[in-house]
Amino acid sequence: MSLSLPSPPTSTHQPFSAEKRAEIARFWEENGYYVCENALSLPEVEALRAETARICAGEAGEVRGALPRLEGQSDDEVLRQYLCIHFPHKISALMVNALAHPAVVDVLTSVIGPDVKAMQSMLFIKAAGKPGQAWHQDEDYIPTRDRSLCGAWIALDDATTQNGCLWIIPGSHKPGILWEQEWHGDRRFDCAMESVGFPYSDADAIPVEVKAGAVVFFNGYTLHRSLPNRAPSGYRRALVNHYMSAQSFLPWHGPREGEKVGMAKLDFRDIVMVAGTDPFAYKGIESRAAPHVRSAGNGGCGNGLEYED
Ligand SMILES: O=C(O)CCC(=O)C(=O)O
Repeated sequence: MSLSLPSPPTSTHQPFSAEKRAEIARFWEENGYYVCENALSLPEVEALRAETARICAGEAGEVRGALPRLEGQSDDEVLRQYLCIHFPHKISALMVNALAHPAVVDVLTSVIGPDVKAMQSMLFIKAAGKPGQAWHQDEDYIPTRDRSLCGAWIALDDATTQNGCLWIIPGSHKPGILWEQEWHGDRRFDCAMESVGFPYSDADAIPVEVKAGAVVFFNGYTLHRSLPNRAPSGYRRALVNHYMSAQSFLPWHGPREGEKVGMAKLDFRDIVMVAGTDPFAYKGIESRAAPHVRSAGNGGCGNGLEYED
């Protein structure tokens, strides 16, 4: 990782008052999401956009599945190839910095508690024509033991219904059930499975249209999806970081080969603390995740999953 880059623009975030924090917590409890407008300034957004191009061009470090920049290839041509890069924070100091953005941390500590750790980042580029993600709950993919998972979706472009903004079903976190998942076979969506059998319909969903610099927070049990980017050109970039309470273990991956550990002790320790203290600091930090390209499904999904057309 190169650490010789210019330091990121300073955040202009003013810490929230106790009243504001209580209001955020109440809204979160009721709705399972929260939108923080103007969390990042334009210079901060622009720095993240520039870093997105650097990461996609392979200039920040190795990204599994990414193609090297061809001679004469523009940033736009590079960016248009990708739907999403997972774990950009593993190769970018700026992305690490964004994990602990003061406005993001202010909301996280209002809804999760004082001790918060990050374990995942995803950098959606979602150029025009790229698919969305079918209905899902993030705890299906990142299972916390205490149900404290929270996504922070940082808009790097204005997100609209046309370019594939998030859709959320407010209050859908409340049953605390992880619904069954099925393969959708639908070209509007990428290769991830679709949650089914829940007692809501598409009519219960709201589009979360936000300006660049806003952050959409959503609970790990909240049903959400996004539709394809149907704009004629451009991107719908978003940096999505995931967090949970540092007081809980994260049984995300099985034991390493040859490692003997009981189910109760499984704990993914490739984390970044963003607030408070880590009660399990004595276990140390490990490096397990590596940046890679997420499949947009154009060449098929593999694993026997086929689109219906
Ligand atoms: O940004 C998107 O289009 C989808 C993001 C999403 O569903 C997620 O981060 O869980």
